[in-house]
Amino acid sequence: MRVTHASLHLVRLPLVHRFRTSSHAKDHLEHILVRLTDESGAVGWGEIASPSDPFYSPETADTCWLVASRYLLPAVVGSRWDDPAEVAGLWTKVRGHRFAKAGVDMAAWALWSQSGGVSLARALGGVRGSVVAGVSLGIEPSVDDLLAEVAKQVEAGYPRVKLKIAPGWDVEPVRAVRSAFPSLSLHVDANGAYGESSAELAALRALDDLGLTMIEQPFAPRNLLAHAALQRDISTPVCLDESIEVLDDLRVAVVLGALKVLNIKVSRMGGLGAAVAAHDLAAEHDIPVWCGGMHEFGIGRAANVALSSLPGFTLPSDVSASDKYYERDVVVPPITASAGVVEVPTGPGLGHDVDEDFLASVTVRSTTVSA
Ligand code: OSB
Ligand code: MG
Repeated sequence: MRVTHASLHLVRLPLVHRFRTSSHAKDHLEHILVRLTDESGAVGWGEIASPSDPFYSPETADTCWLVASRYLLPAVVGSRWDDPAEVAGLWTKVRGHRFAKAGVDMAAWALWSQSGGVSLARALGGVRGSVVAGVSLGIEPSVDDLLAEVAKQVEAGYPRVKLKIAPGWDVEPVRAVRSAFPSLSLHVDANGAYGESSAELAALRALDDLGLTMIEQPFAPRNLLAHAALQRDISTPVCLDESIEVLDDLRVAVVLGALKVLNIKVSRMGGLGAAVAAHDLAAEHDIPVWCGGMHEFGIGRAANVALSSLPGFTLPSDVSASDKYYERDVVVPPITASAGVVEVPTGPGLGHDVDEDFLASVTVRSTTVSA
């Protein structure tokens, strides 16, 4: 197929509930949607889910806009390819900038699967008809607020809850949630906020007694040695998120014993092809994986659902329904979950249409590249 047009759309959606992590708080999000058109007029959408600020990764929505408009779209427009796995080969000279690449790669997969009449899940090698969704809860103003938020999500049917933690907001709130919900599948995510002081290590060790399914990314992304040392010390599995950006990171982390579980994010790995490769490599090492989220709008969320249908995704993924974050999503129908289970669409492409009228009303700016 030949890509004839590409455009970027910076889209702003308000969040239904303020989300705070160890690094920042958010009331709305701005993601960049990528639209590719081929010579037959078929359309594929992707999502660049970079946060606006460089606190999760070095990328920002502004750097993504720059790199996508200046390097990635010009490489894709006019290109011919038979398989979306080839698209990443169009920009091999561009180092890093994986969030930006992921959105364009996703649009290519969506375009290809849509015009081939197959679901994105099937195109990626998915095998499951439905996937189990977990929710990710931010740091709340108080333990009571957190307990109320957990109760709300458990009532909504989500079978797994992940709690954001940071030094000073860890053992006490997590213990309170564990006492109130003794059999809930629970895990914590520090987004790299912990150092190796004895007090911070003691807090992480205390979490080992709370029956957590994993402790996600306690230390800084490059500090694989600290993760390996902690994993030797505790029986709760250590999960890596920010540390794993390329397959070689995973190879080294496995040799060091720095993880027992892998969070695969399409954005962090640089696209769906790279995410599938991470899934395959983890499977070779018997490492269970789940799909992490970046509060995606419906396009990225649909791609996450499709990816989560691959066989190695044996743990619940962060693919909660659109309404967990957004009152109105950019796709119709929105992503829905019933008793914490999301059906994997079987129709062509993403399996969701983009609501172009609504999209226009929430678009901050756009740019187009034509052949
Ligand atoms: O570490 O998983 C994370 C959101 C922004 C930055 C980092 C993370 C997250 C989430 C989002 O936890 C979870 C979701 O999309 O449901
Ligand atoms: Mg994480």
